[in-house]
Amino acid sequence: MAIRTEEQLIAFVQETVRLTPVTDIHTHLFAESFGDLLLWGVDDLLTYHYLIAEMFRFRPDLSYDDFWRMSKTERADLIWQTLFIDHSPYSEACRGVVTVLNRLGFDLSTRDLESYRAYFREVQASDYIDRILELAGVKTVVMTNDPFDDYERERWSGGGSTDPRFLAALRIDPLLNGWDSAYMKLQQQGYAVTQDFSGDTAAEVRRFLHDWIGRMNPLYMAVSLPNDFAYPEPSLRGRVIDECILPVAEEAGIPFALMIGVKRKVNPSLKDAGDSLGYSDIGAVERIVSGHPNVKFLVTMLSRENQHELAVTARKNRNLLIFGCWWFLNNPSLIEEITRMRLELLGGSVIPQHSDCRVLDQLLYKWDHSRTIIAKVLGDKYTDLLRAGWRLEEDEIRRDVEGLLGGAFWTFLGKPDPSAK
Ligand code: REL
Ligand code: ZN
Repeated sequence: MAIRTEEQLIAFVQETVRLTPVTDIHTHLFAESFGDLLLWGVDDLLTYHYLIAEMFRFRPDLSYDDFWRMSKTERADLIWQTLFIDHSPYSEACRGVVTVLNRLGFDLSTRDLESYRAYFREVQASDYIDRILELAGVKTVVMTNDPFDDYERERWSGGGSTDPRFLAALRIDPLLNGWDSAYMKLQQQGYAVTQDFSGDTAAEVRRFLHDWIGRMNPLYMAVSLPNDFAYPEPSLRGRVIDECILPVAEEAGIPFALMIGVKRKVNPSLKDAGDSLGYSDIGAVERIVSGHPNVKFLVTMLSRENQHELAVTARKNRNLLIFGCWWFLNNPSLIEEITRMRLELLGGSVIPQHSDCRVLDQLLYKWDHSRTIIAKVLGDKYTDLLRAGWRLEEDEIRRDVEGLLGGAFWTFLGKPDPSAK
């Protein structure tokens, strides 16, 4: 059916973005079979590392050690009191908790954390997973799977994920960012590697990657990289990329995902909350992507200042798909600015957002908040088209939105969306 008026257009875009199920291409969530690796519930929500960093800003009197000695419940109590009772929770991470509690139907007027906890004591993980995915409109979740983590490796020996809604991504940070300890872990797993990367090391790393690709069936291999990431580089990281990851990505036909711009542990006392960001050299992305046209690259960058040049780089290289407003960019003002710029430069050949959820419940707020902005930006773009005389059909808008919320990802992978009817 044709769209006739701007009012009809805006209402249709909002409704379509709200109802179109999402493929969430990067999260830290796990299927139920991974047991307690999956975080969920109000105490995990409140102890999300984004909120820990925010709480400490209001509590100069509290020592880091005292905080880390507390139980999870005590930490959650403290964060609730500091960020939700003593102050208004309008930062994006705090507002997220409010959105979640509201969407779960809790009475926010009581501000009674104990009564919210009572619900979570009763509910079963499998029912809760169903409820959250349904409420969030998320059909597929891509996990972050670490073969260097002993605990997670055991879960893979037990079969990994049997839930088709949770798909794997092979995360290989230690190979690229910590070879001096990674090589020992590889040795423990039976690979004949050496610390100085001599002999069969490169072949053995490739064998390791192929083995894990066979075990996990990952959609891509992923790494986070520091802001001073350089390519090419006469370093161990450079060799691992050139001699191991790129050839395996090409042979296995899966993308290499680079998440660039992290400064890890600028404040180690904050643990996961102690990472920061820095501006990166887009030249490194240009060179790796254009030098390997037969490898697919998924790239996101953490610094706001890299976003425009990253989008332009994608225009030049069809083997590059840019994704998400990552971490410190996942704030409404920045999501709007970045999404608008990307759609203007790349049309629908982009993944505007991923959730990066660490706690299942966060799917509710990350996608609610992002959907509102994506709909707003798209509404503006279609309005401009309508005013320019372009006739729009509802089916075309549906097609476009499906692309942005997951279709473009599956097309890029060259795989059918497993949840498509
Ligand atoms: O995947 C990553 O490296 C990052 O997204 C995480 O390390 C980070 O802590 C995450 O919670 C950000 O959203
Ligand atoms: Zn992440």
